[in-house]
Amino acid sequence: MLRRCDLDSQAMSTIHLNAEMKRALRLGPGEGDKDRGGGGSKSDTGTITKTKPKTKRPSLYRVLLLNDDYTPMEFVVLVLQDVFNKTREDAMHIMLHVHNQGVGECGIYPFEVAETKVTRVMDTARKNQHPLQCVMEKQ
Ligand code: TYC
Repeated sequence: MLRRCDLDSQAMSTIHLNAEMKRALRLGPGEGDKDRGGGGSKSDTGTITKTKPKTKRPSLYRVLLLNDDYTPMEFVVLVLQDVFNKTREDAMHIMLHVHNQGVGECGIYPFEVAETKVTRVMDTARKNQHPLQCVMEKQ
């Protein structure tokens, strides 16, 4: 069903309206007529531009932490708080999940956000000489 609120926007396509369609849209006789000075025509048909949002949702990526035997638990918790904006409580929960299960999710993000977070984790782990590994996978 075509509603008035469907008619705003940017990407344009053209549809032709007859009197019945205009009534359904609550348009006046001239409204929706392109280049006709608003006067309407005998057959009361016209043209209206309808806009369809041409947006695509970005693909999402899961960012995962991997367990190892050497990275201190406190370091992992601080990384989760700092890079993934987790509360201390959530960070502890995720760290313990990774410690026990071998892998755990830190968050789900568009590609470039996920990539930046992986890089931040890997850089801070390397600088502190911990073997902590962080990866991303398409959801
Ligand atoms: N297994 C580590 C230890 O016992 C802790 C740890 C947790 C390391 C999560 C990495 O992603 C990780 N010190």
